[in-house]
Parts: sequence; C-alpha cells; structure tokens
Amino acid sequence: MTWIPEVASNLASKVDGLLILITLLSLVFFILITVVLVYFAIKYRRKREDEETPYITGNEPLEIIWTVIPSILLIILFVYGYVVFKDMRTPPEDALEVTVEGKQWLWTFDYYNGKKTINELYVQHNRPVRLVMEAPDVLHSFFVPAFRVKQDLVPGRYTQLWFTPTKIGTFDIFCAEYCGTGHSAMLGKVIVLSPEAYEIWEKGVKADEGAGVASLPPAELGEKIYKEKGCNACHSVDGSVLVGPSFKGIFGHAAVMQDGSSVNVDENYIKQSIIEPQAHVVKGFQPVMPSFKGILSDEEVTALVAYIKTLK
Ligand code: HEC
Ligand SMILES: [Cu+2]
Repeated sequence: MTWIPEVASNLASKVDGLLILITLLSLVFFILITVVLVYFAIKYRRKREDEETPYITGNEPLEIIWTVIPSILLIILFVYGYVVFKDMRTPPEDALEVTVEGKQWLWTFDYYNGKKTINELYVQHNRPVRLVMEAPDVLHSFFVPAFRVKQDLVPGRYTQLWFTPTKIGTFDIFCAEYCGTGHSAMLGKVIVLSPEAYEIWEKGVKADEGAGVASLPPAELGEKIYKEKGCNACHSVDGSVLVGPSFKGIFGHAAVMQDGSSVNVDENYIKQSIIEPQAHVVKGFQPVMPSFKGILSDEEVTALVAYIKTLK
C-alpha cells in the first residue's frame, strides 16, 4: 500500500488495523446516511401547496435499533483501541533503553554503552527499544511514521515510547510539534541494523562508515556531516543568517565576539567552535550551539573544517 507509510514496526499494523476499521465504519455510515437523506428528501418533499406535515410522536423499535447498534460499535472501537493503546504504552522488560534529548533543533541519542549519536538512532532488527525522552527547552514531538509512533517531549519531565523494528533499513524521524525557526530542519533517521551489523556498531565501528564514505575526499565528507549531524539546522552555506552565523566566506576572516574582541577564523577556531562552542560566542548570537565533543571524531571535525574552507 502506498497511500500510508511503510509498515516497519510491530505496532504499525495494529495501528493501521484500527485506523482502517474506523475509516471503513465512518464511510459506511456516511454513505448510508447520505443516501437515505437524499432519498427521503425526494420521497417526502411537499408536493402541493396545501399539503400538511404529518405529526409523528415516536417509533420505539426504530429508536432502540439506532441506539443499540451504534453503542455496540462504539464499545468495539473502544475495546480495540484500548488494547492497542495499552500495548503501545507497555514496553517489554527486556527492551534496550536509549535516552533521547530533543532540543532546538536536533536529536541526541545516548546508549547504554556510553555511545552518543546525533540525528541518527541506531537500533537492532527485531529487538524492542524503549526511548526515554526529555526536552531542555520547549515542546517537541518524536515521530517515526513507518513505526506509527509519536510522543511529545515535555520540558521538566520524562516521556517514553517503545517499538520493535521489524524491517532492516533507514526510516525518517520528524519533530511533529512546532518548536521554533528550525522546526522543519529537526529531522533524523532511525537506522535498523541486522544483529551482526549492530554488534559491529556497538563495538565502536560506525555502521554508516563503509568503504564508500571513508574514502570520500574530506570536503565532501564534511558536507555530508554538515547535513547529517544537524549543522544545517542552524548554519547556512549561502550567507543567510539562521540561528547561527552562515559558514559562507568565514574562513580566513576575522569574527567579532560578544565581548568585542575579534578572532581570526582558522582551523583551530573552527575546531574549538565545534568542541567547545561557548568558548567564543559570536557577536549578535545566542550561546545555544550544543557541543559535539565525543560525538564527532577528529577526522570528522577535520572534514568539516575542509568543507567550511571551500565556502568562499
Ligand atoms: C542549535 C543550533 C546550532 C547547531 C546545531 C550548530 N551550531 Fe554552530 N553555532 C550556533 C550559534 C548560535 C553560533 C554563534 C554563537 C557561538 O559562537 O556560540 C555558532 C557558531 C559556530 C561557529 C563559529 C562561526 C563564526 O562565524 O565564527 C562554527 C565554526 C560552528 N558554529 C560550527 C558548527 C558545526 C560544524 C556544527 C555541526 C556539527 C554546528 N555548528 C551546529 C548554533 C548551532
Ligand atoms: Cu522540535
């Protein structure tokens, strides 16, 4: 079926089943009511000027039928909905836990083994995952259409979500709660790996750094990281100012800091801006850039520097 997203989790077909049942039932009643309405309007229209409207006081059997049948249908929908809801709310005990932070405007994922990723959630095929989620700033909503899961992240409390991915592949994550300028760029991917690939990833080798990516020239690798690690939510490359300054033409020029000092934008300054963003805050901007320490490897930072250099 192409009119609904791919079915890629254990919960997806249950949610679809309920949705399809409700839609079909609504359709049946819509058609039934419309047809009867049109039919009656024609059949019982006033035919003569002096025709009087009959006075009808009630019809008990009819009233019982149209009360009992919809009530039964509603009870069925409620029970079906409750069963699916309860399932979606009750993660299995052995689910793997990942801590998610959604903030303006990116997703960070912390795994049990100390690994941390940005905008990419790595999970294992057929293994349940429980996400414990928090938001330090405003409301966000974690939404994976292919899994049929969506949950708000609420400042000041933890919310949770679980699913078992049933298909190997890459699936979109959206923020589904308007959260400011960068909302539409608050995107991510869930990467579902086979158990073997997951084991390799867990041990530290990055799953997405196959031979193809590793052999990219640094500037191209940098461009890829710029897009995949969410730099593009806050930094443009065409000179337009987003949450942060544009990368266009910064290299080799002086940047003015909040305290009025000026710093030359060279390799070390860019590296420091990525690892310790608050060390120098550019004038006219808020100190909101998250640190990428421990998230980006030295090689990736070098690739970013190479990419920024090409943006004249
Ligand atoms: C949430 C928004 C946000 C994200 C995501 C973000 N930055 Fe920033 N960045 C900023 C802001 C705001 C500033 C300016 C304030 C400051 O210097 O801390 C900045 C400053 C910088 C600077 C200094 C720019 C200059 O003109 O002097 C560099 C370099 C930089 N960021 C690189 C990156 C890279 C590389 C990434 C992705 C790995 C990234 N940033 C992700 C918000 C962000
Ligand atoms: Cu958001």
